[in-house]
Amino acid sequence: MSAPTKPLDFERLDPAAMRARVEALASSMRRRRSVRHFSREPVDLDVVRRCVEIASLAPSGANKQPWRFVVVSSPGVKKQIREAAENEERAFYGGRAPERWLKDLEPLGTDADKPFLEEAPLLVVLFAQKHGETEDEKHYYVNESVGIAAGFFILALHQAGLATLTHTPSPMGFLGTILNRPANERAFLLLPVGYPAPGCEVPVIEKKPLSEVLVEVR
Ligand code: IYR
Repeated sequence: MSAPTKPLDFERLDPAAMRARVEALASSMRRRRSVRHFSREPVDLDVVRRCVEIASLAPSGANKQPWRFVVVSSPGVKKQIREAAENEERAFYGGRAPERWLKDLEPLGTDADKPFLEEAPLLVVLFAQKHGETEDEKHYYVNESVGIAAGFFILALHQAGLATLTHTPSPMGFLGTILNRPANERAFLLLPVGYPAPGCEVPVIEKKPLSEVLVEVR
C-alpha cells in the first residue's frame, strides 16, 4: 500500500543564490582532510549526535536505513579497539598486504600504529545491517545506502567544525565483538572524531581535476 503524500518542501533558489551556495560549499569542502593526529580535547557530544541525525537523513534502499552509528567515548573501550586494530594492521603491513598496495599507501605515511584510536575523544563505528532484526526483514542496496550515509556524516562533521578519518582496519570483525553488536550487523567504517592535534600536518596530495572525473554526454 502506498504511503499518503504531502507537498514537497523544496527550496527553489534564484541563479545567483544557487551559485553562491555551491561556491560556499565547494570552498568549505576543499578544506576537508582526513586527519590522523587528534587532540585529546573533548567534543560536544550533542553536536555529534546531530551529525548522526543528519547522516540518517540519507536515502536508502526501500528506506530501510540499514545503519547503526555506535559512538564510543569510553577510554577502556577505545583502548581495546586500538589494540585489536593494531593487531590487524601489524599483520597487514607485515605481509598480508600486497606490495603494490603498500606502495600506493606510501604517500599517506600510514603504518600499523594507530594512537588516534585512543587520542580522539570519540570513535564512531558505523555498522551496516545486512537484514533487519530477523532474516526475513530484508534490506536492499546495503553498501550503497550505508556509503551514502557515511558521506553525509563526514560532510556534517566537517560543517560542524570537527575532524575525522575514514578508517578501515581490515578485517573489522573485532569491532562487532568488542561492541557487542548483533549478528545482522557488520562494521563498515571506523571514524575517529575530534579536533586536530595542535600543529597537525597532512600529506600534500591532489584531488583529480574535474576533467578527469566528469564525463558529459550532450
Ligand atoms: N587499514 C590500513 C591501511 C590503509 C588502507 C587504505 I585503502 C588507506 O587509504 C589508508 C590505510 C591503515 O589504516 O593503516
